[in-house]
This record gives sequence, C-alpha cells and structure tokens, in this order.
Amino acid sequence: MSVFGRKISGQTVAGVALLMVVAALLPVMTSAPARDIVLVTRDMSFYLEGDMATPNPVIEVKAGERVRIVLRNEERGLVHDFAVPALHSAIDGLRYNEEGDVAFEAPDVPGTYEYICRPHMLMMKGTITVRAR
Ligand SMILES: [Cu+2]
Repeated sequence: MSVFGRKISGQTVAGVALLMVVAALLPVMTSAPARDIVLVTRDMSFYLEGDMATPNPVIEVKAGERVRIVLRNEERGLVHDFAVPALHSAIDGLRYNEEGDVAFEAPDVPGTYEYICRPHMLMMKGTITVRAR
C-alpha cells in the first residue's frame, strides 16, 4: 500500500487503525457513567419518581454532566413520550407500564432547555436547567 508516495506495510496500517479506534473510544471509556433521572407520567404530567407533589418538575443538571433520563408511563390508556428538542434527544412513545430511556451529555454552558411530551406538549412540558459546575 502507498500513502503520500511512501510504501507502508499492512502491519503499520493495522497498527494505526487500532490506535485510531482506541483514541475514538477513550472518551467513552474514561468518562463517568451517566446519572439516572427517573421520571414517571401520570395525570397528563411528568413527575420525578418519589415526588408526586411536583408536576412537570425542573430537572437540574450540571454543565457537561452525562445523564440518563428513564421514563415510565404510569398512565393507563395514554401514550406518552419525552423529548428535549434543543438537544435532539428523545424517548419514543410509551404505552402504559412501558419504560424507555435516553442518555445525553448536558451542554457545557449554563442555560435552560424545554422538555416536552410531544403528543401533549401544551400540558406536559418542563424545564431542564443546566447549572455551572
Ligand atoms: Cu403525553
């Protein structure tokens, strides 16, 4: 094989390819595991698991934090989903008793991002607040 006019061996190519794979995987292997945030849907609202007093709660995350949103639909007869349009993150529609999840990395800059249930976004919406580290 020839690159830039030089002949390089197959072994070199394989070595370089392996290094590139390791370099690509390094951030995944070294970053902290995602923090789970468990939401449930009931009565056309989102709730943080264990706090049924606060519908559509503010979800607080740190800048750059890896989080996993877990959503369980506890509302019989309705399909709910979860989406953060600005972060291009979503959980597809869930029927009663179904659970889904989505992991993402919070933006590096503090700010607020809307989360919604797409079929019921007029009622089922809240805010993700990204705080400075
Ligand atoms: Cu919904």
